Amino acid sequence: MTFGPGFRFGSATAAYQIEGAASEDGRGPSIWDTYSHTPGATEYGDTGDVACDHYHRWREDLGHITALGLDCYRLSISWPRVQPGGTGALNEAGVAFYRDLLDALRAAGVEPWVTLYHWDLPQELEDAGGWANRDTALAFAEYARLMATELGERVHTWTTLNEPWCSAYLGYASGVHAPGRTEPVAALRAVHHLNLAHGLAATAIRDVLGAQARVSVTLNLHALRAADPGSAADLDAVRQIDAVGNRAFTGPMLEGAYPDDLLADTAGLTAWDFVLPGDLAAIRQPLAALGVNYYATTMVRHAPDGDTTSDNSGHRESASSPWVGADRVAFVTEPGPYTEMGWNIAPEGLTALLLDLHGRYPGLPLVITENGAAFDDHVDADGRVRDVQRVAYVHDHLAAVAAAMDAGADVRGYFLWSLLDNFEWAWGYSRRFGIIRVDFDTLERTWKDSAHWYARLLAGRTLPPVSAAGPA
Ligand code: IFM
Repeated sequence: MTFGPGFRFGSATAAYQIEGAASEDGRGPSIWDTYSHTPGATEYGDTGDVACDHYHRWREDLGHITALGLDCYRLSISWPRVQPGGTGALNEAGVAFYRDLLDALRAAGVEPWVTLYHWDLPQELEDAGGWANRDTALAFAEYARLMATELGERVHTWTTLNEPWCSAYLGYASGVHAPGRTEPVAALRAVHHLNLAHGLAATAIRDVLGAQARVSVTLNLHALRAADPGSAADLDAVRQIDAVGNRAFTGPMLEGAYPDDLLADTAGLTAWDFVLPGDLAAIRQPLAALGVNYYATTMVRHAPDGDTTSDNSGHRESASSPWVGADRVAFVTEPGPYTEMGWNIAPEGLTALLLDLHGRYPGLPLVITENGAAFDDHVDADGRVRDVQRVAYVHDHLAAVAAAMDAGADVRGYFLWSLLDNFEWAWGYSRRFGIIRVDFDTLERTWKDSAHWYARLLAGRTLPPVSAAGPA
């Protein structure tokens, strides 16, 4: 299985998950600093204070990126590092950090793909209402304009938001992510203000850099399945979750409207009067590519007795419901195998998702901006991490991407999540997604077998067998 020279292979990270240096060189606090320091919020009370210390070790990490042979590297900018309160003057030391990193990536022949928002909202903006407040969208557009001005041509592709579903619903409805609020209406307001932030930021970037600037957004679209595909009630459960989880974003961003069924399902909560005239036109902007993050599928069923307790409540994300407006919908445990997150391994779901998107939005290039897996890695006596399960996961998902491309989907690239073991949000450091192991005591980096395998893939552009994992 061979990938053409135009297909881009990369790896992805996010600022709060790897940088550390949380209060250095003028960085302001973000909602994740506050949340992770709240007792009981994260596993073992872990925080991103130090994380992988990438802020100080980025040159070493760049060495790994180039040794792997990555075509591109996806990073995010910490908004509070470059603009500590989210408005007002820039913090020059913070901007210089990203300028240096981007220059070094380009000098090494690696395309930088930059995400402007990967969940670390400046705390000052949250204190003023956060994403439930329209002003946050306006502040984000200004931040985007400033970044385009400061970093400009250094960036290959600008991604406005990473997974706004998580920001809105995990942050404001179920409260398992920062800022930890459990206010359903605020979550829907956040959905709209994130959509608006995306559209305004895209326009701001193009105002500075010209219409040819490559702008994208990354969505974690839910690959939904009905427990009983022959049941109309189960199919309606799929429709509801698709509306609130997927089409709440693709509707305005790609079609210029919120879906009628979403508005109807949530009518008891809000009249959506926070959508102001002109907003929908502002949100729908041309995209160079749609970023797709994919890990697992999601199975739902109708819950006739109203008992919507999820069968898969074993993992944190479904501990309390982020599914605002959904009525009598329960989540069903998918068949295994599972990763360490408890997520089912289903590469065929990725093929189906890509083909569905291609069918609905022909002409829109797709890029896998995240795919990968957490497993309980062990360092063997000889120092090797034989993470064969991760290699198999990536192998099978790349085969699934190739299958979608063979069937006509226009997929341009793949970013493996993640370059390094890192701070996995509410799970702290207990879940390892990296192809490079980080010892969180010494901060030493060690290539896992998956890193050797990925380097082999990049060198040959042909999918190596899973058995070819490990050092040469
Ligand atoms: O670590 C996260 C990332 O920040 C966003 N997408 C999912 C990953 C794994 O949970």
